[in-house]
Amino acid sequence: MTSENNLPPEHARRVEQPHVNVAESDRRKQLAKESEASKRFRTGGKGRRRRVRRKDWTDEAFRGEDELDYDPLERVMSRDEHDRRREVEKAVLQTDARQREQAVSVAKTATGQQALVIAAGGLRARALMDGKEFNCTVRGILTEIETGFINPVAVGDQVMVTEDGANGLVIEEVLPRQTILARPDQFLAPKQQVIAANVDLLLIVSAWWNPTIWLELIDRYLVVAQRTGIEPLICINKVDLMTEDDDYEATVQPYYDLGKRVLRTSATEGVGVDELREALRDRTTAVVGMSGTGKSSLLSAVQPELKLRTKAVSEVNGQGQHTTTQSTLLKLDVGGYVADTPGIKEFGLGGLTRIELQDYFPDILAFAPGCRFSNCSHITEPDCAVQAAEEAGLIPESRAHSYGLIWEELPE
Ligand SMILES: Nc1nc2c(ncn2[C@@H]2O[C@H](COP(=O)(O)OP(=O)(O)OP(=O)(O)O)[C@@H](O)[C@H]2O)c(=O)[nH]1
Ligand SMILES: [Mg+2]
Ligand SMILES: [Zn+2]
Repeated sequence: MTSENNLPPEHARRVEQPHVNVAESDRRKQLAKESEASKRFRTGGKGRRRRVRRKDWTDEAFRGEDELDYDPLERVMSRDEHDRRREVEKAVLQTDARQREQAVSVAKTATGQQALVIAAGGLRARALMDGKEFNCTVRGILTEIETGFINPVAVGDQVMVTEDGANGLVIEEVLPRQTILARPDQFLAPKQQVIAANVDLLLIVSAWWNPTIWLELIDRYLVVAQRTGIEPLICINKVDLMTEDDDYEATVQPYYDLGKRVLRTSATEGVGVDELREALRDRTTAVVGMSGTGKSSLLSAVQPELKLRTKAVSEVNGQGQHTTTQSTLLKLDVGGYVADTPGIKEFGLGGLTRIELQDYFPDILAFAPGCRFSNCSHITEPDCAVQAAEEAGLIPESRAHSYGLIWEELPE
């Protein structure tokens, strides 16, 4: 929280004040204008662009693949279709453990041995049993059980495996999942694809520069973390590229205020690597963040031989898959696992509605009781305590901005 004596964070001063009490159409125009204005380059200390926090500002070279990918059909769907999708999406993303269990568990008919899935693609998987890796197939019946997910088995799954003479090792059952990291399927939405199961740490990697830090993406992943019940850990990498006039502390202050952990790392210089290794110890971590931020480099710094293992394990993947989003679970020497999740760009916001969004922005929600309307969206309404707080510098502008951008994209 910014006190009167403190200047607002440096990054916050770079954007114009928000707009209060303007009609929605004006507000939209204003947002569009801001977005245009934000595309302008700003030259930094060493001739680089200024640090920016909008996806519009992100270096083009790193865009495309990792742009948050919202279903373009979403906007032209009928309300019924919207509702149907939302219901399905909600059902599979229930944070309530019991409902989740019902959604994913299958009848416990199998005996056999328990194993951990470390790679999965279609009906093939690689699993760890008693410290050894085995190739398995997935019992076909598992694909027929309606779970709302297209893949019956994902990395991180605890499964029961039996030995079947002709087929070798066969996964007969998926044990109830504690957490689910999923994304809408590109072709089969509203069905979702499980990216990883039973993850308990979400490592959100952002570069400080190159590509420039993108706070909106961090804020989106924080929403995902809260929705899935997975603890977030923010990692700002490439800090070796910081210039003297870059204000790191001010930029990450909103996350400290939210009680989030933030690591400051440089994979190339070895900064913060020991701390990161400790943070990963005995956890099952999914690493997320846009391409080029240094996720692989960080994992290699934590454990140099990981890269080789990644390659070896990934051979089991991608067979006859229509999607490239496959991940592998890598074992850490310090204990625990990391899920390398290449290509993840959109996940975790499925089924979220506009009015619910503020539940995932505690710094915004705190002011909501003061709003005139109980269903205030804090975007255009009059007498909005949130907008007033934002004007008064009591809500970090980057957070309010992210809220507005995500809100715009969510269904009503
Ligand atoms: N200066 C600097 N460069 C870094 C750092 N970490 C990674 N890089 C470089 O950034 C580039 C991308 O790093 P990767 O580790 O491949 O990034 P990634 O996040 O795994 O990217 P994807 O696999 O495409 O998602 C490489 O050229 C790295 O050498 C760092 O801390 N400082
Ligand atoms: Mg990588
Ligand atoms: Zn309000």
